Amino acid sequence: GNVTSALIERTGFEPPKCKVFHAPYTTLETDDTYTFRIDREAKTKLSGIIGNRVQRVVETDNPAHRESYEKPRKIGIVFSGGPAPGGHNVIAGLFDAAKKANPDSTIYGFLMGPDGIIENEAIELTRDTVDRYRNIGGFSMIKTGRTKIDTPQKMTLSRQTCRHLGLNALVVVGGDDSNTNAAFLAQEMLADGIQVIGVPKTIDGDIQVRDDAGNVLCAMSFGFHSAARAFAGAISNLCTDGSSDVKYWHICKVMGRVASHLALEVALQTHANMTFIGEELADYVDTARLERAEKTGTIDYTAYGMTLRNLSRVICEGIVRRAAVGKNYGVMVIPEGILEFINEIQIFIVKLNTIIAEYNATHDVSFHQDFPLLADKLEYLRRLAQRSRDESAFTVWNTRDEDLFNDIPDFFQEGLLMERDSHGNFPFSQVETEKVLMDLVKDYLKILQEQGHYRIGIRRDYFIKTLRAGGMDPETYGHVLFSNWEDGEYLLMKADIISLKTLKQALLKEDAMEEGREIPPPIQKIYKKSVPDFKIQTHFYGYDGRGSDPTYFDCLYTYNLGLTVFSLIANGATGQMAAIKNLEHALSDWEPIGIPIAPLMHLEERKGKLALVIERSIVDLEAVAFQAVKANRESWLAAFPGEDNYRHPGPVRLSSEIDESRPLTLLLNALS
Ligand code: FBP
Repeated sequence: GNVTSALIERTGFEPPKCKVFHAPYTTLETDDTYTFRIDREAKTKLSGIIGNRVQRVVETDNPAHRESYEKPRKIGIVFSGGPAPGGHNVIAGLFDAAKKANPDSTIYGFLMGPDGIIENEAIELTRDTVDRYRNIGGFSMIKTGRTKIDTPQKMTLSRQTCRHLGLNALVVVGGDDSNTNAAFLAQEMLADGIQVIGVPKTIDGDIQVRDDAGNVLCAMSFGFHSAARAFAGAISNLCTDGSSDVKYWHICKVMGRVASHLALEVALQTHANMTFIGEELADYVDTARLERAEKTGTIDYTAYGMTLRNLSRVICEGIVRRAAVGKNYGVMVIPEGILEFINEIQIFIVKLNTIIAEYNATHDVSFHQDFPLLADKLEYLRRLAQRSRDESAFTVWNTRDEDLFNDIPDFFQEGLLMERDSHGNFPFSQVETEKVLMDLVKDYLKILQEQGHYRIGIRRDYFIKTLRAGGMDPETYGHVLFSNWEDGEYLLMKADIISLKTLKQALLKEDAMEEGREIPPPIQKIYKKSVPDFKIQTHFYGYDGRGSDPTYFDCLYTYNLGLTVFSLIANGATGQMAAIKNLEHALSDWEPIGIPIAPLMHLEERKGKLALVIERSIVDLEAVAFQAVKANRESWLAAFPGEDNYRHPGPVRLSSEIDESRPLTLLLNALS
């Protein structure tokens, strides 16, 4: 059968609850310590919920609350966007709390994401169904989808569905976009008395909420820890494999559409040799360029932000340095959204977003339907550039863009022109980011190899063995080789790894070599071994992590989020997002709260247009987690003879203590 012991252990696990949920019922207390800067647009568009404040879920024994708390309810729940481990526990928590308050309450699950609301596709969730998915990853119970309820028509249909089912409340489990949706739905359904509650979900970890004073309200979305641990587990195994057969560089692209939180957590979990953080690249300033510009009294904007070419050189430097100590292998982590932070590429993305959005707004047929082939799309762009030249008008796409774009390989052009999702997001997962980068790396490595900079250092024991096997006395030979070298005498005997660059220079100094005398066969052999063969294996860690089973932390977090959702509903809240404060501390310190969604909204460019959305949080370069990665970079690169510094996070277990099993970024950033 398909029942495994892991499944039995998981479905039978009862996540411990926050203290407040042991009380028979709860109430809400407004917490005015938190302040938000309200966006003017949000004030107009979300007038009914803009005045919401942070609510703390607290115990009460006031019987006055009991009646409303325990009334029978109909609650609909929907998953929106990419799956994230723990979603099933949000449902389980909500289900348990609702049934405990009143066994006659009904929970409906909308199928296939927001489409289920629009099209009225829902199932009543039974205890049996809920029980089968407790502590199990993915969103398979009711599936998910990426549709956005973004037109008056879709809004009307959604409202009709909720009214038709007689819902008291709708719960939207989703990311920044979906919580944005939740706020609009809350506003729309105020008149119907239907409450809408959001739940912060996304493996990307980019929903983090602070108030204006920087107080943390939601430190992390659920699913982040599980996905990061799944990726880290697999990548740590690659570290072991790589340092065993010592012949590959493993290039690991790690999900995270925009922010590099997942890559950062993977770096802390595995100590992979090189990890790139998109946010840091955007922050990069080419000081040499700036100084040059300053001297000539000019301004050089290109000095700001890392270019793709620069980045490939930084990667090459790491590869070359490891090779010099005999390590022509390693593990590299690249965040999926890295291109978003490369200035030159970001400009293309924004320009193309605008072009596509403008086209769609002014034509009956969409850009991608009208131009299905890359050649057609390129031709359209060419015409735009042509127009900018002929009419010397200011246009989004000009001849300079055209030239730069033509320099990009076809597959990458195609990637940049790919269809955006319903939220206007660029489909980073579909673009072979790592290929773009590694092609540049390979080209540059070839040059470095020709120049003699990319050579594999040879271990001393191998060197000595080879000389001996060829009948040469290593000590004498070593002495001869290095006798001209200032402190190089006997260096050969002392060093663990001999840089072939050094060796070659030494050999060339030997008159015998320069006169064209034949290089002794043992040395030839050593030379041959020093010529690097740069071999890579590329991996993508993304969808697998979204489907992984939740960690102990995420099991507890999500189950308690489900309980929080019910408390918010039972106490009449709407337009709030369920959250838990103090996640970095022990469960006994966790504080369930409701965060008002509308005050979090601001205007942002999406799909080439300005839209009211919740801000995505990106990696804070000042915070401790990033600083820790930065401080350890050199030691994790391990460009020295001897062992690498890999860390093995081990398998995800349900039984682990919470203190050991929390995201390292969460723990470290709490120290910031
Ligand atoms: P959400 O923001 O919806 O949680 O999804 C995040 C994510 O997993 C990203 O990391 C990734 O870029 C994207 O989904 C992939 O989307 P799709 O499922 O459409 O391929």
